[in-house]
Amino acid sequence: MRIDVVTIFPEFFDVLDISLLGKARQSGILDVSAHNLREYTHDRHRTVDDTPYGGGAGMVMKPEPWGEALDELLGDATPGDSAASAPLVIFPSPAGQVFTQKMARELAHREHLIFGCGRYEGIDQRVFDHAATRAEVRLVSIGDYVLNGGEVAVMAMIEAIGRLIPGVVGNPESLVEESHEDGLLEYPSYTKPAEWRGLEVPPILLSGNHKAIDAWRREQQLERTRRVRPDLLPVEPSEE
Ligand code: 6GU
Repeated sequence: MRIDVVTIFPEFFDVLDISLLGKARQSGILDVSAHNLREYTHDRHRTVDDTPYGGGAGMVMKPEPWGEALDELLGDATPGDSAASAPLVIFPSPAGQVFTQKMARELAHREHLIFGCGRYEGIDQRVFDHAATRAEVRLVSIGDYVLNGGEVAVMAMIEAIGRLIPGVVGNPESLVEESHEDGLLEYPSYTKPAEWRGLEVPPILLSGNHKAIDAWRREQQLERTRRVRPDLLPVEPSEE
């Protein structure tokens, strides 16, 4: 998978060289490049923002550098290219559709993702409108809170998507039994010693009875999800 990120802070993405995703990059499974938006400016100050038409607080990112950056990264793509190889342009934005495990699974099948990180009060609307004439464009949020820019959100999305690409996580089974994969939160895990600081591992896990262990883990998942994230559960029919 190829991932291009356009940002005024390309250094943010240096951390992708370490850990699991770093290995995937070295082996060629994942090809991530961060591009400096200022490289697409032509003035002495490498200006990427200006005051908003209509007034108001803050600055808006100018369309011209974005247009040049996307022209270069999109090449001759057209929105009719609906194959997995057609680039998908994602703008991180608190005004976007919420990123979920389901969306991560879908995006892991794409061959080329382009992330456009906005800063300041946002990007001139015409950048989205123009990009949409060349490629599929989505605004995506990572949750209901506000970040100063899209970089940290894109990092989270790259990690969630990258680990689903075959070969990135060593044991694919470890992807199955985790929070959100089956719609529930994960069950609690324990390792040796069997007793630590007076706290015991639930005896059922030492029983060797795998059917009973599976049932216990399922019950733990349900109990935890009901307590912490009841919104994830299907609505129970009310008793009347
Ligand atoms: Cl994707 N961007 C920004 N700037 N803030 C956010 C976000 C994204 N998702 C939640 N808050």
